[in-house]
Amino acid sequence: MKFIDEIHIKVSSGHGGPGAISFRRESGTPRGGPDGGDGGKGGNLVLRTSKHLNSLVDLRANKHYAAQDGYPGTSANSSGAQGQDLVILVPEGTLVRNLEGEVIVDLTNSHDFVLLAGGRGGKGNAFFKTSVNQAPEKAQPGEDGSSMEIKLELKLIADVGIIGFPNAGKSTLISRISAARPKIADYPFTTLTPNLGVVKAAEFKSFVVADIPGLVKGAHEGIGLGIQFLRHIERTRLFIHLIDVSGISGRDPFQDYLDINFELEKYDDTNKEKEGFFPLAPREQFVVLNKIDSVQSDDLSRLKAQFKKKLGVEPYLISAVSGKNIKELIQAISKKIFTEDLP
Ligand SMILES: Nc1nc2c(ncn2[C@@H]2O[C@H](COP(=O)(O)OP(=O)(O)OP(=O)(O)O)[C@@H](O)[C@H]2O)c(=O)[nH]1
Ligand SMILES: [Mg+2]
Repeated sequence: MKFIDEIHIKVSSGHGGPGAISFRRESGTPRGGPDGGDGGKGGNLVLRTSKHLNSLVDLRANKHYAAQDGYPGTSANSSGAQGQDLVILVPEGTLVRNLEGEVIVDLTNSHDFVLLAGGRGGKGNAFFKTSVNQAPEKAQPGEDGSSMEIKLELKLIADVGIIGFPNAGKSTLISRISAARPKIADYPFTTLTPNLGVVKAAEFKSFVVADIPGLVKGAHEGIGLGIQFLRHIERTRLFIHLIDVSGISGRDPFQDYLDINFELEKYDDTNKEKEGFFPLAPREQFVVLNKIDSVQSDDLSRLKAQFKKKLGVEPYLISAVSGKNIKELIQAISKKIFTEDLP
């Protein structure tokens, strides 16, 4: 199914139903009093998060979503029925903005959010009866509902984001540590949309990892798939920065590391003015050299030393394919997530 993480729609709440103008007509009561009932309230426009959705694709079906209008009041003091609420289901992590880009609500936890309340029903003429006006001929119209245009923007919710060049082995890693089964192949841009996987580090200790499409040098200028998918790791606590050291790419692994970080900075520059933005470049990274099964031990020692010298800490060395050192990596991440205070 197509993955959609941005959509622009119009939403409306229902108008209130009008009050009725009516007079009692019963045999034996020639001039009955006013008995026009009130109109019903218009339906609310409600946004509700659902754990079962991970894309905004379903909302492409319509451009305009409107709750039902309230029903008119009727005679015999009967109030009109309320209009039905319209409940729009969205994935957790959906940010709602107005057209000026201001955040109206960030739907990160499951709850209902009444975005637009329905209009009140109008009073029927029975309401306007007074000692001096026993037969009022007036009733109120219902109050109008309201409308607005909104932009929905999905930012997936995960604890850890995997970043790296295409082919670095991001999808291989997530498939090894979780039940996620994204496509894996030896060509770049195999992954076209984000994948989430739940990693069980210990009993009652799980965290969510996001595998996103690969980044390349110049991604911020639209090269490759661009930097648009970085929004899905904005809410993460830390990154696994995965680097291919097999040499197959022909690039220098340390330069890859610098290039990806440069793209993160560019992404931050582009988005820093946006309300609700969390910059990526300052986030903690676990620097992980992958495909160590395909490197000579001397070369690996040299790479390890190079990273250590420049970063001040040792990189993790793994093979996503053979599973080497993966358990240790998961334990280190889990320790970070579960024992250290959130920033
Ligand atoms: N030798 C070796 N190959 C690996 C390892 N991890 C991944 N690969 C291979 O590298 C290729 C790319 O792996 P993917 O997991 O698809 O890479 P990716 O980072 O998700 O790539 P994109 O989705 O294109 O960004 C595949 O052929 C994998 O089998 C590893 O530890 N050792
Ligand atoms: Mg992939």
